Amino acid sequence: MRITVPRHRDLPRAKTSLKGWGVAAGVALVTGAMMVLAPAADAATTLGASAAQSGRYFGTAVPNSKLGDSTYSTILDREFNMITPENEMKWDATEPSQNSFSFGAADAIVAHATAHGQRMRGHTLAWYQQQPGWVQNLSGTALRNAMINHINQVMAHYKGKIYAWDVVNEAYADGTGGGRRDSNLQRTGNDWIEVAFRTARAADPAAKLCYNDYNTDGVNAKSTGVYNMVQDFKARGVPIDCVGFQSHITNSIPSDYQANLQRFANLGVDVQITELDVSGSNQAAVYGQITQACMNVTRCTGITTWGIRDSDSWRSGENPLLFDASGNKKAAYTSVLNALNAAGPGPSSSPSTGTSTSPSPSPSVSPSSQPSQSPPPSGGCTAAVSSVNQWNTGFTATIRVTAGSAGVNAWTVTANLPSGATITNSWNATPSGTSGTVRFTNLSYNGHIDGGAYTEFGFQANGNASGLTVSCSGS
Ligand code: G2I
Repeated sequence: MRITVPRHRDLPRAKTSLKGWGVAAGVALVTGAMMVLAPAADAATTLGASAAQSGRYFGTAVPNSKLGDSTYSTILDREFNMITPENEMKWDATEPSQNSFSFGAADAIVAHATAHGQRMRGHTLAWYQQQPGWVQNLSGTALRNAMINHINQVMAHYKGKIYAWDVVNEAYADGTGGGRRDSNLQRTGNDWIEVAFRTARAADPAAKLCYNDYNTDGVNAKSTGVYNMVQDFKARGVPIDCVGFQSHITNSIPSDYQANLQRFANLGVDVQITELDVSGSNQAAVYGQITQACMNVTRCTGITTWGIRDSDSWRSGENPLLFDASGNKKAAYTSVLNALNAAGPGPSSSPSTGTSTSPSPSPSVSPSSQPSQSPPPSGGCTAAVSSVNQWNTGFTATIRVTAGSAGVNAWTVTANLPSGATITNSWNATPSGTSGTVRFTNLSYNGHIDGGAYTEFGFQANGNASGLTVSCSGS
């Protein structure tokens, strides 16, 4: 009879229980004549197993093209228990022409992960880069609807197979302002991120939904912009479960790296290091500091390096990864492994299975958090202009539709546009015309509003918003 030895990735599951630790300690005692360092008996010898001891994962970015390289896949399957497709789940790869999907390369990575007991981070659904040409040529409502369809279709295809999705990637600007990055997606209206997250929650309620960005690795204007968004989402019930800190590091990390992770965790989201690579002569120490920072934050649930060997890195010539071009472990590897092994208890609620602790699906609307609004009437709906951004030649307006206590299944907002104002695009509603009296009707996904809850839509127009009025009828 053949005895099957459990593969390394099966071990952490046992080790995360106290019983597992007791057994390991017992073995150490029995065989312990030579074992001077008792903890070393428990120390795992791979990144994935070591991270799993504290209920975390250790992952890497994988391009489909490398899976056939046996040196590469040997390291991948020995060390890593989470995989992020490096490019294969991006919009240009999965929907090269509108509503025509191409999942082959990403499916191959998912199949590899499934066969080797690895989980998947999905990367990424809505990003200003790596958009197919047809998306780059869209704007306004057409782009908004394309984004929603993209999220729905891709998440449906991978439903139940993705631990966490980077729903939105890199939406904040660099520099001191702490504001959004300009992009075609941003120009569809400031609510594009929350629409993406609400759509994602409905599409795969079990997946954790993350916002992911770079240069957010310390407390700075950009990370504070993201922080404010997450805080706002939490306050208004917009579904978000995690924030990814890419951590493409040059030479050193900010002294408040850990404090920054912690402040996000304190908002009630998981934090993850999602694209780690480190250049510079102090590489091993910096890798150790970053790993330690994650271990010190209970809700830091895992670390992903952006590639395996230096020769696999997008940062060509900088040798920023844990394995050299031949696949040998570098000093940085040992730093990471030691920090993982020294970790105390972590987020052990879902250590090494696909179980998600995500809340149940949120509806596409959330209760109003604006006490300044008068209570909605029973039945029907009310409409109000919730924000206007005016510039010299045009404006965008966001309209809030609040259901009466009976809720509505469909709504129409009648907007009286000031003379000279002409709508150029809109989102989350269909307009009947472009000027004068324009009726906006709900789309399929936002017609239903629970009693007292609201949804928002918006439009962009030439001209001046002064004098704009809105009213609502619902059924
Ligand atoms: O730029 C580094 C990362 C920053 N955060 C988001 C990540 O998604 C991003 O990953 C990189 C990939 O590592 C690169 O492999 O994203 C790049 C694109 O923005 C990827 O590069 C692209 C090349 O630009 C394309 O020419 C090439 O066709 O990879 C493509 C596939 O090999």
